[in-house]
Amino acid sequence: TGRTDIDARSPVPKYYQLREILLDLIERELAVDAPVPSERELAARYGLSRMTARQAVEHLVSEGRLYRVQGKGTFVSRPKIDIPLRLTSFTEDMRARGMTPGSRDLGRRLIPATAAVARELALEGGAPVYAIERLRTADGVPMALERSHIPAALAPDLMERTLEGVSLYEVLADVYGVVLDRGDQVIEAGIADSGDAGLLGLAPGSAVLLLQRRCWAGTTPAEYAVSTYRADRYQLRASLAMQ
Ligand code: 16G
Repeated sequence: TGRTDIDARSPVPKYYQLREILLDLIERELAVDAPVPSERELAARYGLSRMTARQAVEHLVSEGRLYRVQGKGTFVSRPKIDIPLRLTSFTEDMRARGMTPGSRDLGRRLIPATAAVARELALEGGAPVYAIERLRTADGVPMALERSHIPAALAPDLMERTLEGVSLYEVLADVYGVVLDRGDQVIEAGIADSGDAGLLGLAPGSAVLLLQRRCWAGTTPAEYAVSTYRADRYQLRASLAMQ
């Protein structure tokens, strides 16, 4: 059973105790999008000042557990999608969570590799690469923007194939025999510009996760991708072991 009252003698700050009570309520009783009691109600119910109640609610809002709607109140957020950091495709990640993956083709071009892309893919500068831009959806909801670069030599007629609603990794493996088996990934915090925010259904300036991934098929560099994931919908999980 969860905590139901504030312990005035506890060394744990009162706002933090209230935060835990609210978390418990969110997990056990409140549905997604359900309203939480107002700060005034919380203060009265738990014998706290409005300031303390606000501090607890602020914390949960900044952690993404609650969201505010101007003039309406504070509500329970949808839990984030928890992605283990492995060399999986978006399609596999979503299916593993019981969601239907989708993909909208935002543009595909055959271009000479820029210096930066050539470096990431260990190509000669100017070597032909496909630049593929896709909006990824889960159950129809925009989740991520993926901008992949693939050496053209690996997948000769990729430009003629549709990637609408298709797994790029499946196409690489099934059509071209390019099976990715190794990669590295850099994760950074970012802010969505107005273009990306519009595509992702976010307010401009919203927080995003920027993931840069390089993958190899054996010893051949096969993909360099920069993905922009909605930070309000995603969390990334790594398992750790002593080295
Ligand atoms: C992942 C990869 C992306 C890759 C895509 C293939 C990250 C950050 N990105 O989302 O680089 O292109 O999977 O997914 O993990 P697909 O096979 O479903 O098209």
